[in-house]
Amino acid sequence: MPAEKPLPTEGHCRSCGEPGLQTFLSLGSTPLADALVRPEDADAPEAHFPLDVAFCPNCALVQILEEVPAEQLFVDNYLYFSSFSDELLRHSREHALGLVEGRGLDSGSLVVELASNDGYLLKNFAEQGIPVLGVDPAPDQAEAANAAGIPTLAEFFGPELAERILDEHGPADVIIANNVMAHVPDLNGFVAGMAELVAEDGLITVENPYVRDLITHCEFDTIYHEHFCYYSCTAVDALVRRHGMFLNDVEYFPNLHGGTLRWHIQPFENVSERAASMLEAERRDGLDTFGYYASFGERVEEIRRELLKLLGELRDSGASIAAYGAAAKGSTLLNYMGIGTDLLDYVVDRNVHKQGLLMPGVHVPIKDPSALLEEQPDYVLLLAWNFTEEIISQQSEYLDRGGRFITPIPRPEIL
Ligand code: DWN
Repeated sequence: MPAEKPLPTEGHCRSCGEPGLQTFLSLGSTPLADALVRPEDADAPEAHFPLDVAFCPNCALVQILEEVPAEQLFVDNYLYFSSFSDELLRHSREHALGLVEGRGLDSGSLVVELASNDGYLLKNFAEQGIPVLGVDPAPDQAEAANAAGIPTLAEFFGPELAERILDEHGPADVIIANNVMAHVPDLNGFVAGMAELVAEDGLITVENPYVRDLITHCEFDTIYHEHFCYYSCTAVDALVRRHGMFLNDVEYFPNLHGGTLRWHIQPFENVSERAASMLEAERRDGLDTFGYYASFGERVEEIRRELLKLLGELRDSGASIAAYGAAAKGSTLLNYMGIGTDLLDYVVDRNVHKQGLLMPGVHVPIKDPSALLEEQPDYVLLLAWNFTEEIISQQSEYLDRGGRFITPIPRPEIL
């Protein structure tokens, strides 16, 4: 339901703690986006939670109001493995090699990664003899990392664990936190832990999708219960200054996860021109005001109408439709739009841990991507639209045979 004007909301801001959050979007009550369902459990009840998004007028942080226990989100059968995307692996390797050179890292350094998953990024440091330590509460991912020789603690990060790491390993020259600072219920505890662990001359790099791209490209499906927060530079700047740190630089990756920022945070102030101009641009464009977000809900509704119309017409014409990417964002999109096996025959995904399971809520079955050539559906809906290029480059044979891809955002379109 779109919000024409701020809807006063219960609850306090996850960052500054102030009341007065202003809701601007409700995606209804949805299942957990990564809680894929075993076929034998298809008739069992699935936990659903409200998915409402609000803006904090005090520190500009965009956030969801519901708080699902982190153990339920990231420990109980969490299936996301970072190594199933070549693009992400390339991006991560470039980041690591850049840090090794730029920071002069060597065997006397320490690199700590928070949400290190299966060791996909830290391995780039370890192969150069640079001491690393991973932290990730997801047991299977932590086990995979340890098995690959990347020492990893299967724990949630916060001040207590920071203290233990500091005692056992000393301060971190580099802390990397990619796609995790949006995922932590205790945001201030997480940042306080990083402030405690980072060396006095150290660097913290935090990567998360950029809320400006979420709004500009209508990436509403990137909203799900794992993502507690959606960041602007303004909100990150306020957050880290509260912990005695400074947003000293910002890098922008327009094609990663629909638009990602890499914030460079340090325990001393040395703000780059690039960071200052990003902050100024946000003030100029109003990202620190409710008005910037107020009409977002109406645009989401429009996409819903257009996509259901397009898929319905294709289905009514006798076309077969599948989907690509059993992604968390795909779960939000399918459940918010009510798209199930009435419109989609199946979803394909390279992640072997997801194959054979059902999408949360709508229970569309998940298969290996080879099904696209075996069954040659007329259309494939790109649920993992953030990897469109990588996916299309793999599926040239499907396209050569006349198959067509559909992207759902920023507007539903047959490619
Ligand atoms: O923050 C998060 C983002 C960064 O990644 C996590 N909370 C969870 C996850 O969200 P997601 O599941 O929407 O992310 P992806 O990486 O966009 O999901 C892509 C899906 O597509 C994965 O299941 C892997 C799969 N895939 C594939 O089957 N073939 C991906 C590529 C690139 C491919 O070629």
